[in-house]
Amino acid sequence: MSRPAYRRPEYQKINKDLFVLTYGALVAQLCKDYEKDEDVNKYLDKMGYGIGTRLIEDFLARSCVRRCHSYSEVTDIIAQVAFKMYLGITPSVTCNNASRNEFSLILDKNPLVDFVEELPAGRSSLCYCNLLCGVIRGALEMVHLSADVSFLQDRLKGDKVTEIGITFLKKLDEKKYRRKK
Ligand code: MYR
Repeated sequence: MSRPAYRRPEYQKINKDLFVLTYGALVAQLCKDYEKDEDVNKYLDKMGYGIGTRLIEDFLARSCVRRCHSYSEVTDIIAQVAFKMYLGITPSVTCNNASRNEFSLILDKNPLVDFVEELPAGRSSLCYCNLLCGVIRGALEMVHLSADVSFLQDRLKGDKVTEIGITFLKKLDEKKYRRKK
């Protein structure tokens, strides 16, 4: 009897819709658990941070990206490699200041809100996808880059685009920089 072809990559894929619906259920549950939007936002960020601190190993191993030498390079890697790898989208990047430590990721599409038309009633300050900010913050911290990450605009709030702001807080410090190549 012939054995079925070995299709390991297929097994490794998680169904996108299931993931997106599970995320929606998580946010819905948090909205039940916490009265204030700020508390839900904080929880999502914290949870994302934990994910980011773990995800970075997988990301560095699978992407084989080299060490970056500027914040601009790091942001491009996040947009073009990490978002593509984990969410299947490539946000555009803008630099927002002359010191070149403030950037925005502009998301034309956001798979995490595929089934969401609007924010739940009475939840106008909810940052529905705040988990993503925590993931980015956590991942960056693991390569010794401290950053503030937050939603600056959100289509779910009626904005024209969805925009994640990344502000790098410290200068890249070669001595402390963990990665050798
Ligand atoms: C370096 O060590 O210089 C490279 C730094 C690369 C940082 C990559 C951060 C990945 C963030 C993952 C975000 C995933 C969001 C879906």
